[in-house]
Amino acid sequence: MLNLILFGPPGSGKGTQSEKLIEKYGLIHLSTGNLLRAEIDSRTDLGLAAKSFMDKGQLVPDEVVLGMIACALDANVHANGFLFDGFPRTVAQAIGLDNMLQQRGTDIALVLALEVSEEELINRLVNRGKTSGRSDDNEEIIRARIVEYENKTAAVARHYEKLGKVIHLKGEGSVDDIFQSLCKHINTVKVF
Ligand code: B4P
Repeated sequence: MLNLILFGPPGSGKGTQSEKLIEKYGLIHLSTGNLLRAEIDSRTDLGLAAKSFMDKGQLVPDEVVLGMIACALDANVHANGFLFDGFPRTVAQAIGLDNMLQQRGTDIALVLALEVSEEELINRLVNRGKTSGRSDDNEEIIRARIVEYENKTAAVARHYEKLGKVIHLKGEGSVDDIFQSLCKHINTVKVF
């Protein structure tokens, strides 16, 4: 199994690169942002609860997100591997994920961390907000999301750095150049 985490602040291009990576490597895409938005669209209790956090730019509680991931892992027992996009976002989520994978006899191969300046992040998400219809893509909420990232999510990279699993990559430039750079590192761990 090839399990990868695509890591980075909001707007760093995780969703964009994930689409290309799952196609190339045949992985199951697990985006907690997408899973939560699907719950909101279906008006489930979970979605309604999550929306109140997301609309403020805050993280959804760990137990909610970990529950969704556990279900997704169980629904895909024969997968070649998983690409975790936007998850884990707290150290508690990271420890939860490590335990879930260990119970299933596998682990994280690599954490690919995209680095983008704050100015560029805000520009990208404000631009996306013009067409995305996403209530969290406006400047005030984007800034709150970046603060939440710095306070709670940046520590996830340090958790995996201690395990020697993190690669830091420039997330600015063309989408294709960033993709090639990601592939170069993934190919060093992928068993062909
Ligand atoms: P997410 O849905 O995960 O999304 P994101 O952080 O906004 O963006 P991403 O990095 O994927 O950027 P994208 O490729 O789209 O999170 C939304 C919310 O859900 C969170 O704030 C939180 O409330 C909640 N949530 C999700 N997961 C959670 C968890 N695990 N725990 C708790 N809460 C959770 O790119 C952004 C824009 O940049 C796009 O317009 C794209 O076209 C553009 N772009 C991409 N690459 C580019 C490039 N190279 N150059 C120029 N533009 C580029």
